[in-house]
Amino acid sequence: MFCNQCQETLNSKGCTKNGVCGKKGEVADLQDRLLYVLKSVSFYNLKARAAGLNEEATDKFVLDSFFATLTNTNFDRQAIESLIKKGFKLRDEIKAKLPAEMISAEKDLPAVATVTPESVESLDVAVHSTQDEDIRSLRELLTYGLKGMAAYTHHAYVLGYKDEAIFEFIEKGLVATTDDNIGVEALIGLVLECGQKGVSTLALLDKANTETYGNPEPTAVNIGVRDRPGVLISGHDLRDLEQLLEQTKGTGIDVYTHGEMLPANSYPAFKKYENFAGNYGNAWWKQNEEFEKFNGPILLTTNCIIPPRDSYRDRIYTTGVVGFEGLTHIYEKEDGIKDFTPLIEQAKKSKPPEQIESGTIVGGFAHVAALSVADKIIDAVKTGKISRFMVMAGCDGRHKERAYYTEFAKALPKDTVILTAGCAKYRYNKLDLGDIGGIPRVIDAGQCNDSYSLVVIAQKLAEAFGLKDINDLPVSYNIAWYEQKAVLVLLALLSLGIKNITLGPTLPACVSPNVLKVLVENFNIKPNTTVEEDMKILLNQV
Ligand code: SF4
Ligand code: SF3
Repeated sequence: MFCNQCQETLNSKGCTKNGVCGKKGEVADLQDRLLYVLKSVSFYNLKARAAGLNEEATDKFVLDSFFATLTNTNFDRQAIESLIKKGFKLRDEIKAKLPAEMISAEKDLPAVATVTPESVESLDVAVHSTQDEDIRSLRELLTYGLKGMAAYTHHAYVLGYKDEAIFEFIEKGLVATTDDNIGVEALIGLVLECGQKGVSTLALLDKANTETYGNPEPTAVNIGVRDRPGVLISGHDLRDLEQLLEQTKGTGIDVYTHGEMLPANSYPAFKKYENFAGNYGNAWWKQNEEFEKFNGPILLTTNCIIPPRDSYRDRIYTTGVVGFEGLTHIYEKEDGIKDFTPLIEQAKKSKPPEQIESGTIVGGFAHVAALSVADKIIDAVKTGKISRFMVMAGCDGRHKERAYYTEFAKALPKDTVILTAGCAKYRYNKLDLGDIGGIPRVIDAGQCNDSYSLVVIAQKLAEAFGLKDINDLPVSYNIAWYEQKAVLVLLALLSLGIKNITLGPTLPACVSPNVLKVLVENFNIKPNTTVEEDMKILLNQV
């Protein structure tokens, strides 16, 4: 195996035996093969699209399978094997439908078009096997951005929102990573286009979430516990939460969120459930300890799952694209419903959660809520009460170096406001940072995809201040990344022309020195260093 897709990759180079995340070498190799099969499917599906023969089931398959290869999503060997099998079958069906003139003679086809279930096992299909360092780097960066795009597109898709241009770009990007005629310049173009399409993807998901569940409202979220048994739900899939709340209503079972599901507490559609009890615990990497104490069943709807301890393994359920060998998986039925009865029945026999924290934290400042107090914010900036906004969005992770983000938040001057989204917030959202004239010093827009809200807020502020360039705002970016959704968010920020981003805790391992040079020359990206150094730089921008 070789995997370097996340920030915690071994020695900031690559995992080669088993993943730091717990992914087995065998599963990593299968995921590489699955990715290659998706490229083969995409090769033919782009032709099917051109001929008007594309079917939605293919889009769905590509999204779901691609998502399954994202960090901390699917560790299940059999599930990946079955996707590989399905992929080949689908590829052959698409191929069979195409008019003969659209398919070259077998000898003229590239390897990705002719790969078979037998040959894929012996071919070196890992994107990392590309020889040229810069081509490899760009192919990897594009692949990781596309993984994030597939994941977010999947989230929008389950709510009935789709965009053909995004599906097509994912396929085009996948195929491009196999094409030796696509050189450095063209790959840079594709990486930037991935960012542009990333903005459309985030906008689509924002529309899907807010049109379906309402605009998040500023909400004080309970982080303590009640005295009834509960079900804990983690990941990003709001539709799963909706079904779980519907099915648990009136049963005496409470529902708590974990990790990236926290922002769901601010949606009007969910707040109406009296058994929606609040948020339990922190970011994904603390799940071992926190799941143990929760006492009741836990549903993992998307990333991030980590290998469960025996002590609570029988209480973990996966659904959707998530998989882990030996855990119960809840499948969607024909009618689109997932039956959560096994969790509800187990919850009835469980003890209430053990209290690990108490009090409340405030969330729900997505763009509509934040902009409803725009006048107040603009006034605070004009009168000097707010000197600067610090965007600290992204992911949290288990490495102790991430204490940097807590220290950075603590060290920020009292007239600065943190804008956050994603699970990165858990490094500082329980600190008592106070407020500035009623504006909280941590404005939480929601999940990592709600970084889109932060962009909308920045754009509106730029308009209000009559600035043409978003970089002229008193806004600095200190972004934390871990997995590939964050890679897409980063590319989306770059595509909007946002410069001077500080990125940490380390730069992506796939970035070669020359690719880094391009990023520095065009966007002035820099890796984070120490709290003191970065503070000096970030507070003194423009
Ligand atoms: Fe290593 Fe990250 Fe890949 Fe897991 S996802 S194998 S930790 S690089
Ligand atoms: Fe967190 Fe996994 Fe990235 Fe959605 S839950 S931000 S790491």
